[in-house]
Order: sequence, then C-alpha cells, then structure tokens
Amino acid sequence: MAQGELNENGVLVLVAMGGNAPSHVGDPHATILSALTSMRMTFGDVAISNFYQTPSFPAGSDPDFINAACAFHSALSAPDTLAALHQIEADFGRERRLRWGQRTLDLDLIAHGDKVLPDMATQNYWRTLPPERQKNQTPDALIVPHPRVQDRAFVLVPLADVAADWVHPLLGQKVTEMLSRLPASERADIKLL
Ligand code: PH2
Ligand code: MG
Ligand code: MG
Repeated sequence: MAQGELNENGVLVLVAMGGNAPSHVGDPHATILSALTSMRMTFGDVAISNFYQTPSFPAGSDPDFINAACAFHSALSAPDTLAALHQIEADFGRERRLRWGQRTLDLDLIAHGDKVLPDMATQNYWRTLPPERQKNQTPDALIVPHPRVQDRAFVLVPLADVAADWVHPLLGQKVTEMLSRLPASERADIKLL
C-alpha cells in the first residue's frame, strides 16, 4: 500500500519513542515496551524497531536516552492520533519527570501518511528554523512530518528498522537517504541495545 493511501486500515503512521527517566513500570526500556502494549490496544498491529541507547541531545549532563520507533496503519486523523499518543504519555507519568530534559516517555508523531500539516508554509518555516532559534521557539500547532526528523539520527536509525522506504513528502528522500546525509559520527552514536 502506498504510504498516503487510505484503505480500510488507514494511512501509514510513524511514531518515535524515547525516554531517559524511570517510570512506574521501570527503566526506559521497560516503559517503552509497556507503552507498545498500550499502543497495540489503541491502534491494533504495531511494528516495533530495535531499541537503541543514544546520547542525550543537546549534548550535556542528562542521562542517555533509549530510543525506538514504531509503524502502524490507522484511520484516525492526525490530531486524534496525537491525542491518543499524549494519553499514553500521561499514563506513563510524563508529568512526573524530574526536571526539564528528563522524560519517562516521549511519543512523537513523525508522519501521518503523506500529510503536510498545518500547511506547507508553516511546515517549511519550522523545518528550516536555524538551530539557535530551535532552542527558544516551539510550535503550538501539530507539525507533520516532524520538523526535525531529517536531522536526528536517534529518530532515523530506529525508523529505518520499520519504515526504511517511507519518503518524506516535501524532501522526497527515503528514511535511508536522510540517514546517509547525516555525519557518520552522529550515526555511530546510536548504539543497538
Ligand atoms: N528527545 C528530546 C531531546 N533530546 N535526545 C535523544 N538522544 N533522544 C531523544 O529522544 C531526545 C533527545 C526531546 O524530545
Ligand atoms: Mg521528542
Ligand atoms: Mg514529544
């Protein structure tokens, strides 16, 4: 099925998963596994990547993250999908994070089929925002594809396990192509667990 095609199972949805603080179920690996069970209850069949240990971005004193990615088909709209992800984050104590930068569970909606939200201009604005302004500005609208997907080895490496051939609707690049454009040192930081 083409990535943006709507059939009885819906469009291809990609979600990046991460955490670097314990939740009530245990360490980030245990939390992500448990969140996967919740996602399967909500969305049905969900393909899961390998798990990776990744240095916290931006580099600093925060603990390493565990990152993974998953893919599934859904007939839910992008906002409804996001709301379901936020509910699962809340169930795993996202509000209990010790301080900024440490999080029990982060579920980022990376892609919803071929959809570009909220519109092309806003998407282009956030995707091309200079790094120094990315620190101080956060969008209030849902932006898909995720505006940083092409920049983050900790998203692209797991994503390549479940959706290597997904093509970014604006960049026209596959996951594997976006990955090959990143510095080798950034890819090498992503350690298979
Ligand atoms: N998520 C962040 C900030 N920094 N670093 C890594 N390695 N992995 C993440 O998932 C991550 C991060 C904000 O969501
Ligand atoms: Mg995130
Ligand atoms: Mg997030």
